[in-house]
Amino acid sequence: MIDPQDLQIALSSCNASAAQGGLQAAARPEGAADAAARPQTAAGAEKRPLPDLRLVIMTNREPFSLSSARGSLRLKRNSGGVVSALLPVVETGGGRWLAWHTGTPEERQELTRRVPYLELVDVSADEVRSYYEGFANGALWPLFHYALDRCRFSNDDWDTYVRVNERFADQLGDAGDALVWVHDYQLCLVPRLLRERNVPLHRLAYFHHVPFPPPDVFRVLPWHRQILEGLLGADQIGFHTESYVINFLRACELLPDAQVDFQARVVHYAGRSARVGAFPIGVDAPAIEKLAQRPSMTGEAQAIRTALRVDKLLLSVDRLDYTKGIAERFEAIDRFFTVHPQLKGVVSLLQIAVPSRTAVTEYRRLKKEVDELVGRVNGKHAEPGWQPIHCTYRSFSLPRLVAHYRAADVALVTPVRDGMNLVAKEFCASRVDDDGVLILSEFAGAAESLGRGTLTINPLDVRQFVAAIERALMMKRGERRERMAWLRRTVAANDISGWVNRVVAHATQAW
Ligand code: ADQ
Repeated sequence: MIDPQDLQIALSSCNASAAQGGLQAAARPEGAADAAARPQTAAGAEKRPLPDLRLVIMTNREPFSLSSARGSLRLKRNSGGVVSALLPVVETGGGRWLAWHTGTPEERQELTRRVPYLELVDVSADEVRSYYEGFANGALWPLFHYALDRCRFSNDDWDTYVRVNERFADQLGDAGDALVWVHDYQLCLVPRLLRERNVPLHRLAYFHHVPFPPPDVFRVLPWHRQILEGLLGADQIGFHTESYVINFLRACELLPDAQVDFQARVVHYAGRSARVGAFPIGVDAPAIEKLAQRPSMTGEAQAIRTALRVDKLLLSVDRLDYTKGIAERFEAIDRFFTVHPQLKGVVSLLQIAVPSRTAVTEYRRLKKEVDELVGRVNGKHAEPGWQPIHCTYRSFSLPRLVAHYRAADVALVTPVRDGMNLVAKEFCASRVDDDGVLILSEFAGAAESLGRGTLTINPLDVRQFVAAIERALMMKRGERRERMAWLRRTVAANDISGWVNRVVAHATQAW
């Protein structure tokens, strides 16, 4: 039983009285004892200067959008580390960026006038429904996240997916001496299509931002061979983790004529060879640290805590997606307060969820489910002036997110499946005070590199989940600092610019 008073002491002082053995042992992660050891910079921390090259980026989403303000159109750079990291390389190297466009012809004209290197691929509203909402997000997204029961396969959607991928490939034209870098599961067919069209280019890379499941799961997709053949048109195929690399190599054995060299990480197929590698993505750690160190930040963080009227703040930040484990997390909170009624009024969870893919039925249903669950847990445990879960469905600016990361005592990053999960890394980069505890799902790609500094859990094991929250809340300040300092160093050593450099250097290397 945790005494609320012990909790206060444990969280606010170096001389904290720790919880007794049972609790501490329950969720102790492997390797925790040497969490202070040197950071693992598995992918190599050193920053190489970018090779002198032209980069052509192909993404589903456009890096800029237009918003109207006071009668005029304003150019807005879309958020996200990948966009911020790649734009300077494209701009300075005389590169190009191809992405879909669903706006009006006037918007298209205005966008390409203001951003000359942006080339927009027209996708109609019907095609968005079929290619993006239907095939990419209704079939491939659940498949790649091992959620077979959520997959919706449709021949018509597949046909539209092929058509839109062809349009991307047709629009590229001559890429000359450029490295062409295709991103993510919406464009899996593009590499092969570019080869079929004999598009002149220097090298062709593809990066997969989501997990890659084992072959038994992947082969359920009726078009799995075409997806593999599509990807194998690339010279380099990148994933976030070693386990996705292995899953992909094993999946390639489903192609009767493919030769898979597990040692060299190379797949020979249809007269070409593709190198496969793990390149764990990072966040813009220097920018986040700078924001976190702003003098106003301590006050902003305190204001967040005061507004929530809570002593100990648990925080989760996610796109509203069934892969993020939001419902499972609320179940754990329900159980936590059932086991620890004495902590009512002391601890709360703030869930920040940004709505996404709202045109997809599955996602609209999820919002309703989450609302109902919050209502049920709060209805069961709330007391006057306090509630266990605060849930807000809003998008925050990066400075505001960083203020929340600074405000939290414990971050719960507990997806049921996630390619990497950038929130885990953003939280660590924000903790310039070397404090705070990260509870991380073993099913997030981030667990492969950050696991040693976190409390790693299976989010479906509610007892283990609750034990991890207990342990996080009772952890001594010394241990928190050791872990967080290690996590911060690890995140800083593998930041977003290092990721770009490593992928580009590997893709352009002679072999
Ligand atoms: P996502 O599934 O979108 O990315 P994640 O990596 O967590 O997941 O990135 C989410 C981003 O959105 C973070 O940068 C976060 O700060 C931001 N965000 C979340 N909630 C927000 C809010 N309320 N307001 C503002 N911003 C918010 C996919 C894969 C991941 C992989 C990335 C990058 O699913 O596994 O890590 O691509 O490769």
